[in-house]
Amino acid sequence: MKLYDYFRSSAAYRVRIALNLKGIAPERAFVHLRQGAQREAGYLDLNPQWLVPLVVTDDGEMVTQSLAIIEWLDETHPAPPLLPGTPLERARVRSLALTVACDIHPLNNLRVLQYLTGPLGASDGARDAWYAHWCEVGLGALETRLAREPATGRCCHGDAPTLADICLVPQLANARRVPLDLAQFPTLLAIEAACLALPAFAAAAPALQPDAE
Ligand SMILES: N[C@@H](CCC(=O)N[C@@H](CS)C(=O)NCC(=O)O)C(=O)O
Repeated sequence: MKLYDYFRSSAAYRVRIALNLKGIAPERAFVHLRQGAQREAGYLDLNPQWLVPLVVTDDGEMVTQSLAIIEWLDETHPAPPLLPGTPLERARVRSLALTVACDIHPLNNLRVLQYLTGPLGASDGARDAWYAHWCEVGLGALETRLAREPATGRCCHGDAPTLADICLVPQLANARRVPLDLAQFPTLLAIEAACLALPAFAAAAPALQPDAE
């Protein structure tokens, strides 16, 4: 298996956590997003969406989209499970994960930020305000839910990590790049601390990756 990765990509960070939880160490290729390597012919041929992560399976099949990769991993390597046992529980975990993956992260993606400061002429301050605003709105909703829903445990769903934690922890790392007071999210910070105490999460951190700068 081969993972196309970039240390600062939070979507790739999700996949790194899932791989670590499953005890899988794939071959790695690093796509330097800040230098635009995702738009170069070699990578574009693999993923016309010019995004990481991308996984090439042992059979040479390509899988894009971090949540699709993680669910594929979970189906092919069931232990430990990344989704809970009942349909309703799985819906809760996916709903938490998708709040990050669909409603927060895409608004903060590199190419969106570059479009704001490039063609739309926004200042760096306006770009950071955009980033912080959408993090605050999305993380605020997650804080409200996780603080009041009884299914929350040390992790987003009970005491074992699931897809929801795999999305939350990288998003909090992203949120620290802009001026945003994360103390307003005590439940999220407690879950993050519990997850980062696990080796699978700790080892996936951006600063520990071979391409970290
Ligand atoms: N929905 C995609 C999002 C992937 C994504 O946005 N990747 C970012 C890094 S976190 C990327 O490759 N950005 C390149 C760019 O914006 O040019 C997924 O979950 O895999």
